[in-house]
Amino acid sequence: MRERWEELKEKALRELEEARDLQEMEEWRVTYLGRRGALTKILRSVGKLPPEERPQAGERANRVKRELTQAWEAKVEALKGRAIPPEERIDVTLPGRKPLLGTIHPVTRTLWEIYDIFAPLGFQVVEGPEVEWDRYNFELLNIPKDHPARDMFATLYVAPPYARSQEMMLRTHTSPVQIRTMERFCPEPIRVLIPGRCYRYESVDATHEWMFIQVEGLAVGQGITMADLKGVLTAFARQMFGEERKVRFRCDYFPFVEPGAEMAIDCIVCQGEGCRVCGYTGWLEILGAGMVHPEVLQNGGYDPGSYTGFAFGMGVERIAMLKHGIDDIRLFYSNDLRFLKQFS
Ligand code: FA5
Repeated sequence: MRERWEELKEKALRELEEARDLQEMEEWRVTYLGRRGALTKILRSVGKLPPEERPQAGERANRVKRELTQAWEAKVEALKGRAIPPEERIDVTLPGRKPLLGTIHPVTRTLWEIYDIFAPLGFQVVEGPEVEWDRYNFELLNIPKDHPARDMFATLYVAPPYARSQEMMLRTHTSPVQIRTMERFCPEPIRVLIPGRCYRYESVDATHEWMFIQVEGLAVGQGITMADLKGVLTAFARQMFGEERKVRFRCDYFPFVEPGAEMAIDCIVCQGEGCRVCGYTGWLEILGAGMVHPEVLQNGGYDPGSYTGFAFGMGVERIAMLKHGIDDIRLFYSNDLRFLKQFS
């Protein structure tokens, strides 16, 4: 008799464990604890036992019934707590929602391409601050306060209440980092690329933004000549825009280089024939460059008697526009996904 109780209890608990919802719990209750359930039947049979066995058997039967009832109640509570209202139920058969993946911005992509071209030539990337002192943005680059070259850079000044003078500004180009890099590396030779945001107080149009990205190049060492500048920049232009590209260097003026030059490539749209994109000249200007001015070398700590160097600066948006045939710079910063998705 005793074994029967234990067996029944074990079996009942095992099945209770397997019940997954309230419906199955009810079926279990009817099977074991119901009026015609297994337990009730055995309880009834206690009466048929010899009188001396009845008290003990009755007590055991009641204990098992209590235990099973408690186990059932506990599980019903647990299942109720987990019950999810129909409107919150998840339909696992529905197709999943695709996460919206971002892509690399075309300007960043172009910048990375530029790094990839210059890295094998030994150029490492360094950065500098976007909020800059007049000293670095202008003075140490050979542009003193009253110099007309300041007109080339429509400047956004940062004037905190305590600074009456216009000493601090949003940098107008990445060239100030030339000085910062020379101060840091002197007297070691330098080969660096300097990317970063620049700001100018300009009216925005298809080719001008008030915020844009430049990448500057600077090489300083002994025996560096204009031939190195031309060789490096020609290699860059051909890797970026195609091996068949022609390049043109013409004199240009920047106070921090001497001699100064602008570099152009033959128009990638009309192959130099003349079209709307190149203004019917056959050429597209892509950057400003030159040999680092002796004053500037000195300002950076290098002796211009034994060191020379070259520098260049280009607008990354303009390079990306030429490369991908984009006719309006504003597209880069208007957050239009239809435009940006084309570069994924
Ligand atoms: C400079 O800023 C010089 N610092 C470049 C330089 C460096 C010359 C080292 C010599 C040696 P410039 O003002 O021309 O030069 O600007 C360089 C490039 O930045 C331009 O060719 C153009 O591609 C880009 N740029 C200038 N202004 C804007 C603008 N408002 N919007 C978008 N791109 C611009």
